[in-house]
Amino acid sequence: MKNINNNIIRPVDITDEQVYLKRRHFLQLAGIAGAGLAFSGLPSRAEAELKPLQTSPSKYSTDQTPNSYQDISTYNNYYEFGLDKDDPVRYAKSLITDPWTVKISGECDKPGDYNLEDILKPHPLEERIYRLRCVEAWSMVIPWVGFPLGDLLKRFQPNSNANYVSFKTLNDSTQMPGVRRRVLRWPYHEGLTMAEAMNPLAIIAVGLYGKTLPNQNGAPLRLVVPWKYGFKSIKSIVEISFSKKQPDTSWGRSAPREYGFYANVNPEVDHPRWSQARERVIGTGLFAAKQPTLMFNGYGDEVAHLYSDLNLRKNF
Ligand SMILES: Nc1nc2c(c(=O)[nH]1)N[C@H]1C(S)=C(S)[C@@H](COP(=O)(O)O)O[C@H]1N2
Ligand SMILES: [Mo]
Repeated sequence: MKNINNNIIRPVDITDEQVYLKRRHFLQLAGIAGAGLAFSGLPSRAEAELKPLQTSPSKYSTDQTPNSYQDISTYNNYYEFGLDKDDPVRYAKSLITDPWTVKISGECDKPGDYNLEDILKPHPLEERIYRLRCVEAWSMVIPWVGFPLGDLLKRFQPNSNANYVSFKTLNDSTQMPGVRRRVLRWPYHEGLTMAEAMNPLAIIAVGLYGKTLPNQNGAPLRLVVPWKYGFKSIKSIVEISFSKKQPDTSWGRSAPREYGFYANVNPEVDHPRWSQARERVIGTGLFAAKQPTLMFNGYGDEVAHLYSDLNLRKNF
């Protein structure tokens, strides 16, 4: 039977992200910064607790259309809550993100325990639409809310021995059922060179789609390094430490031949067990063609200079 109501858009058809994109467009036209009320429909109780954030658009955003809120918040890697993509959305509700403390340690003049409010207070929030390329050869586009990592690190006054910065995730088996299984070295830890950390593309994200982060995406604060494979973008950070020597990483310790320290997105250097030349774009359907992966995930203009002296095949 022919549907005579073809042209009528029913409210039930309007997804969160369509409303969001329209509103965002409207706000940009009107010159208003901040896309607070991004959601319609009936969010789950956990989502209802997320708070709207004031943001301004970033010049570093890609012009690609973001994945849906549904994709971004239900297809996750967060091994502290299980190995399957839908484990984080099911189990991360047990993560307690308030109060939250971040310990600053190592080669810097202002170490100490800082509560979340003190960490975030001085930093104006931007919306940055970034491509995320997972090492498992899939990708998404995500409208993060955050601020430059370098602006945060400078406040702790790293000293002349600080060549690297490393990060740790919370490690609490009462909140994170996944850490009882020793699939990785807990706490999840990651690191960057100081030059990488100070690059303006590296951000601390505290939200997505205009609201605070859902737990499964790394609440209350996580790293986002868009030119590297997703595993570098560590979630739910409780410690930041400056060091002279290159730090260990959880993935590097568990499989050193597969997960290097640099982990720059590179279509020419394959993972030992699969190609990195193409990626499946989440949200385009199971039978959609894979898309070619771009060097540095498309961010070469901003970051290629960091690696001019480095053999990227050796330093994968
Ligand atoms: N603490 C922690 N951080 C983590 C992970 C993890 O398992 N634990 N997974 C990483 C991987 S492999 C990816 S691809 C991204 C996924 O981020 P998203 O779920 O917000 O898309 O988070 C990264 N950060
Ligand atoms: Mo990943």
